Amino acid sequence: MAATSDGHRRFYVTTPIYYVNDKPHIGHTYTTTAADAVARYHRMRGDEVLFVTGTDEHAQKVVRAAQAAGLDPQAFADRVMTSFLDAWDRMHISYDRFIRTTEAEHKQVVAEVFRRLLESGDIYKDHYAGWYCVPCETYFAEDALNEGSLCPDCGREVEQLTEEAYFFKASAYGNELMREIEANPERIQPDSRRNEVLSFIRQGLQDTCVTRANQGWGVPVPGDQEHVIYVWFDALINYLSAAGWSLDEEQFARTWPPSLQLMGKDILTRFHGSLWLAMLMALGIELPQMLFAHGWWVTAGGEKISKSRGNVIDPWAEVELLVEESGCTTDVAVDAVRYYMFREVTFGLDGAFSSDGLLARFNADLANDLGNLLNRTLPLVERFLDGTIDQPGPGAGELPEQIARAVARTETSFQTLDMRGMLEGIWELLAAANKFVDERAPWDLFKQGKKVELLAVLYDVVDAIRVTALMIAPVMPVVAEEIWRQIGLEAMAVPMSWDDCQPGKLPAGAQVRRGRPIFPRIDLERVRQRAAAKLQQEKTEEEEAQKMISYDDFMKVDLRIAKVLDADPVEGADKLLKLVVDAGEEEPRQVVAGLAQEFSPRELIGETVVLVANLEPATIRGVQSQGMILAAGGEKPLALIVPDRDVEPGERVR
Ligand code: ME8
Repeated sequence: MAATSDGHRRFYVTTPIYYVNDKPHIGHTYTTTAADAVARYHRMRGDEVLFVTGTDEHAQKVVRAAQAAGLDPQAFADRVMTSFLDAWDRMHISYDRFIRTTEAEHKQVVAEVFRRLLESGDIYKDHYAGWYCVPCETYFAEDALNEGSLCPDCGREVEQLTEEAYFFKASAYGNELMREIEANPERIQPDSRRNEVLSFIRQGLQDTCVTRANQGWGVPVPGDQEHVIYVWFDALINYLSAAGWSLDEEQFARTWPPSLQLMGKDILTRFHGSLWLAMLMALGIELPQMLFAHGWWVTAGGEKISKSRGNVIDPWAEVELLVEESGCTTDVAVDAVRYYMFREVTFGLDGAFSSDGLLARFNADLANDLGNLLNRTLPLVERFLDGTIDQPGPGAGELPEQIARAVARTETSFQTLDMRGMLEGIWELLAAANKFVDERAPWDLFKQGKKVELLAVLYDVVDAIRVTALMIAPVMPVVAEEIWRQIGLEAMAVPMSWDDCQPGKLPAGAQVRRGRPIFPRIDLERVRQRAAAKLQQEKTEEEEAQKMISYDDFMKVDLRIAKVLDADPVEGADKLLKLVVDAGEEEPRQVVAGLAQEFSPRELIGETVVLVANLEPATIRGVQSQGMILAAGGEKPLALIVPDRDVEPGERVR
């Protein structure tokens, strides 16, 4: 953390900036929520925080998606970025700066970086011939490709490109970078990821192509409008722009270097851990204090969750599920999803996201451990002490020690980003507090007239609840505030400050106010029954669909060979293509097919396919469709059905 001459501690935390190609999924939400929790923690400690997130808008895939949506790229980016703003707002993300790479100031900074590196000889002009994966926006060496010229990251076909281009001399910085990382292990965390970065650099950093032919989208190379700056080079510079580099030197000096840069493991080795750090070295700028790469959310089958694989988990759907099943408020459900992400999996490792797991944790950890402590303690204070702990008790047992332990663990966990360990520590305190209530039985103390002891016991429990609220606030800000309200500290205008994370600081006179339960229990049995019923219904529908038909019925289907003459996206529908096909008739016909996400129009033109020729015509998204193209695959088309040798259009298929 940058300590400055005025004695303030500053904390600059970043997330990657996300591609504006869709709304955020669970992976984006994970990185952003982690950054949010860290930012909130530092704000509570009184540090001056700059938390930056944003959108990466100059990707070629933005141009393609915009075309498919019938918009120009900027209008498309404007539209999609609002879905990020909206999602972050709903997920309680407290960013200080939302940066877009299409902002004029950022573009100015990118051009300035380029200009300086050109001047210093760190960028030079040459030719590039290579394999490029459009969805990943990345070039790959031939030997890195999967069999069949497929992208090693996403498995799609890559394209060969040869062009005049500018290169960044990353090769000049490999050795220095390696020494720097080895000397400062905290610069790249966790350790296993740092080792991956080091072995990548050890193989020799290659000079990186940092421009593309200018097709009207991107930051133009200063003085050479033929080229635009490569989207990754452009995007990484956002961290400098947000800190004011070359724009506001005073702000930059106060802010730089980043205390923590968070990201998923897929964008550490090639981009942040090598390219980004080498760029900074070339510019003579201090390196970030810590890059931390977290793991992936994977499906139960171990596959990474991502838009290009079509298996995304929408965090908002999970929030809605919780609201529906438990009846908690939407804000509480958001906090519960935040909690689940950090409690379920060690930050840094991969983990499987499951809605069942989320519901189970909601009941066990939130409704039972935390909710229960609150719901049983506050009525005791109301009944036995008229709702007020009017003077601090002396500390009646082991709880103060437990509190101090949980606080210490939380503080170290925020330094090492052991989010799971932190929550485990807090939950140990909750377990101890629940046990303490059982063992010290305030109801018996009341009956026995042991007033001093009763006050001391309840003081310690409410004090444990108070510190718990403070410690969970970075992860569950709304829940923390609600607990604060229920234990009467909001009404006393006591600020939620980390300095008060010590036992014995519950102020005298707090008036507890029991509210409705924050975490109403979920009837998991009912959830299971409904899931089973749904499964059964799907099975019945499938069986229904698979019922035998007669030979005559089948012969009613007129299947014909057809040749695709033309293909275009259907405006406003990202799954549909409008095909013009020759089915051996007088006139070609037009067919709407749901193939857009798996096939580009170019791939389809000239293809020989099978057409259901006697399907009733229909209008789909305002476009006339006369027939259907056959493809293998259930929910999404996996392969077209094509004849294995030349057949004339119009030939019958049976
Ligand atoms: O990479 N589990 O943007 P992006 C966990 N624009 N994290 C995941 C994930 C998953 N299944 N899927 C994605 C970009 N992520 C660039 C960044 S920064 C200068 C430019 C995380 O929209 C991923 O690891 O593809 C990364 O942190 C972020 O989402 C990538 O989002």
